[in-house]
Amino acid sequence: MTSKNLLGRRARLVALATAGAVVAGCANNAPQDTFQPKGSNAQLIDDLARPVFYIAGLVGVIVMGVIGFVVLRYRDRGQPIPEQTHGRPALEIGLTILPALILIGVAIPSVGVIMDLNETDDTECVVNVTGQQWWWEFDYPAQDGCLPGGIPEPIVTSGQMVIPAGQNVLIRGTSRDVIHSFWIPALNGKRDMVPGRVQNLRMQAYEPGIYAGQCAEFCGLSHANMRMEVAALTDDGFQEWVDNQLAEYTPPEADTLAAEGEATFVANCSRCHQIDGLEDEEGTPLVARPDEQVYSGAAPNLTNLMTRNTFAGATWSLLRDECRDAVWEADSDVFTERYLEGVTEDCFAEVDLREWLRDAPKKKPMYTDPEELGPTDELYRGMPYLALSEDQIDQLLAYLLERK
Ligand code: HEC
Ligand SMILES: [Cu+2]
Repeated sequence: MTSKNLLGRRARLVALATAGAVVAGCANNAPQDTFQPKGSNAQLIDDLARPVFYIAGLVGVIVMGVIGFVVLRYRDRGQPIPEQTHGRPALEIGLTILPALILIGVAIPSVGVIMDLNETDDTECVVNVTGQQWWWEFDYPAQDGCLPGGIPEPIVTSGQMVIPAGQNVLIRGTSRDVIHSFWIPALNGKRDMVPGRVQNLRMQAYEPGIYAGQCAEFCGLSHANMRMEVAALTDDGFQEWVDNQLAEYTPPEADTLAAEGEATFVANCSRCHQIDGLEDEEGTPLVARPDEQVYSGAAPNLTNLMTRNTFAGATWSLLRDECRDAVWEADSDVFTERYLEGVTEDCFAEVDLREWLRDAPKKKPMYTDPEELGPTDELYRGMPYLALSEDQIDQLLAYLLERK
C-alpha cells in the first residue's frame, strides 16, 4: 500500500470517528448534559454560552476558511518567490480593533452573568457541603430557611443532597483534605471546594427530579468514583424527608438477624460511622470518632442510609435496575413520592453493598499500592478492609436495610 493510500484511509477513519463522537455527544438523554439546564443558575449560563458559542463558531469558520483558501491558493508549485512588501496600516489597525470589539461584546454579558451567579442574598435555605476523598457530605444546619417549616435540628447525610424544588439553596462548600469541585451540570457550573476556605454556590431546580454530578477536580486515586446527586422534592415531600431524617431511632426487633447486625455494627463500625440514637449495652449514646480513624476526619452518617439510593460517593446503586429506573426516569409529578420510598426490601440491590463490606478498598481503589491496604500516616484513607465473615455481612445488611 502506498503512503498516500494509507493517509487517505487514516483520514477517513478519523473523520468517521469524529462524526461518531459528535452524534453520540448529541444524544438527548445524557444526565450530565450542560446544554439542558434544569434550574435558574444553569439557565443563566446556557443563555450566555449559546450566543457566545455562535459568535465564536462563526469567527472560527471564517478564520479556518481564510487559512484553507491561502494554503491551497498559494501553495508551493515551484513558482518564483513573490515580491516582498511590508506595512498595511489600515488592515493592521482594522484587524486589531475588530477582535477587540468582539471580545468586549462577549465580556460585557459574561461579567454580568458571573455577578448574577455569585449573588446569594436571595437564598432561602442553607446546606453545608464538604468534600473528602472520595465522597460528599451534606449537613443542614438548624434553620428557619428551607420551607415554612424550617429545619429544627441539624441533619447530616451524604452522596445525595435533598433540596426543595424551586427554592434558592445556598451551598457553603469546603474540603477536609484536597481540592475537590462540586458540579451538578443541570443546575449550575462548577465550584472548587478548597480546604480552609468556604466557597458559596447557589442551587435551584425548577422541578422535582434527580440531577447527577461528579467531582470535577482531580483529587486522587478514586476521583472517578466521587459522584453526587441533587434530589429536588416538592415542598411537602421535603418536609416529609426532614421529619423522617429527624425521627427517633428504631432498634431492630429482638432475636432477629437485624438485631445481631446492630451488635456487629457497634463492634465494628460505630467507631467511624454515626447512627443517631444508637446506644451501647449500658445505654450510653455511641458517638463516632472518625477523626481518630480516618485521614479526612470523617465517615458518612449512616442513620438513614436507605433513604438515599446510592452509596460510597454515589458510585453504586442501592436499588435494583428496574427500581432505579422508576425513580430516575420518573416524571416530576411522581418523582417525590418514588424517591421518598427509599430502598425497600424488594428493590434492594445488595450485591454491591455486600462487596463493599467484604473489602471496601478492593471495590473502590484507595491506595496506589494494593498490597499496602494499611493506614496512611497511621490513619485510613477511606474505608479499610475489615475482615468480616459472610455471617457478619448478612447481619449487617439486615440491620442497614432498616435504616430509613
Ligand atoms: C476506619 C473507619 C471506618 C470503619 C471502621 C468503617 N467504615 Fe464504612 N466508611 C468509612 C469511610 C471513610 C467511608 C466513605 C468512603 C467512600 O465513600 O469512599 C465509608 C463508607 C461506608 C458506606 C457508604 C456510605 C455512604 O453514604 O455512601 C457504608 C454503607 C459503610 N461505610 C458501612 C460500614 C459498615 C457496615 C462498617 C462496619 C462493618 C464500616 N462501614 C466500618 C470508614 C469506616
Ligand atoms: Cu474529589
